[in-house]
Amino acid sequence: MVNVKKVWLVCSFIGIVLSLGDFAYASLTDGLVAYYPFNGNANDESGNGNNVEVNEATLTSDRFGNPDQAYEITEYQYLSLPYQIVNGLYDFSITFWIKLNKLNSSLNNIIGIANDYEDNEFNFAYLASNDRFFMDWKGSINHSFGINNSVEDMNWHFITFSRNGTFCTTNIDGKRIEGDITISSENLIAAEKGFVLGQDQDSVGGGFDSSQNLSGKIDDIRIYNRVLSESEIQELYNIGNNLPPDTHCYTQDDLDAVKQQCKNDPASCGISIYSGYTQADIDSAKQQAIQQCKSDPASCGISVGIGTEGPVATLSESLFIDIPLIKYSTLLASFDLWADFEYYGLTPDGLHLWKLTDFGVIGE
Ligand SMILES: [Ca+2]
Ligand SMILES: [Ca+2]
Ligand SMILES: [Ca+2]
Repeated sequence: MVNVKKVWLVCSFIGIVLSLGDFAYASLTDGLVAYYPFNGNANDESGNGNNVEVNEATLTSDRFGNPDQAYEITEYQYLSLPYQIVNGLYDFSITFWIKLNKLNSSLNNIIGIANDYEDNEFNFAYLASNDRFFMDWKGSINHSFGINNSVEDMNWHFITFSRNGTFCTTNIDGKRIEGDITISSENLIAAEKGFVLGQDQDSVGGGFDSSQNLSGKIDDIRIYNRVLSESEIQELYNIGNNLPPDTHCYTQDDLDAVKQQCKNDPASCGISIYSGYTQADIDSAKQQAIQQCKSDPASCGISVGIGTEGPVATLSESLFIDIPLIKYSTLLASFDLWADFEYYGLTPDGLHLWKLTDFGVIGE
């Protein structure tokens, strides 16, 4: 049987997620070995005293337009970080915001770590010719992450690189890039002066090539001596966008939990049941409703906004998912939907964009 429901899903959902959020927020300082917000200087604000040595790079405006709140790197400029931060690390995560100014013919190297016997101990770069992020590990250069050219729009993007044992992953704007890389089970080795941002080293602390440098802006760098979870990455992305602390409630895991809860116990989602139609009527209408909504999301009240692939639902900032009911004139019946969303960030006018990736009827 069917029901009348609209926003109950959201009401249950908020309670669940706020508690998750508090937990996740507290852990973001765990394992944080260096943090560079670049508030007019290159100091480490993690409390570990790992200040950056600036080599010709200049303070510049950040992604909000605030002056002297990020660093710009061009030609042979670079940032030199204390090598002890990464020397001997096994698992680690590095997050930062970046804005490319130009696509170099060779590559845009972002992170470079070298030691006395290997100048490409670890590199992390963007390779415009292949539309890929790219990494070197222990001198092996045949690693590249799945195709992703989002950084070529020359806007700010939030990038995360994580080494988790023998697996390496990259996220952009909180979303995982396809194509994990498998590496050897060895610790990272950095020599003194061998940890730089903005250049590829061909000798420790030098051997730079102006077709392999960063050519862009970098900000809010965080280095962890552990692997960040997907939800922590999403949370750092939200914080970096000045989103409300609880905005991260719309992670996929959270939505899955609510969806499951509604399926297990529809009453907990406020679903009420009434009679009046045969089961055959209901089944038929459900199928029509699903088909109609999938082929034409606007017909079931989902507003479509800017999107790179598929429909995008525009939701308010008040943590409110409003999927209007599907209505059938022949039956005058309505159905409850669950929905999966993927977060796409802010529009220029401040709307949060979510892509509707899947949906179904609650209880099925
Ligand atoms: Ca900053
Ligand atoms: Ca080189
Ligand atoms: Ca090199």
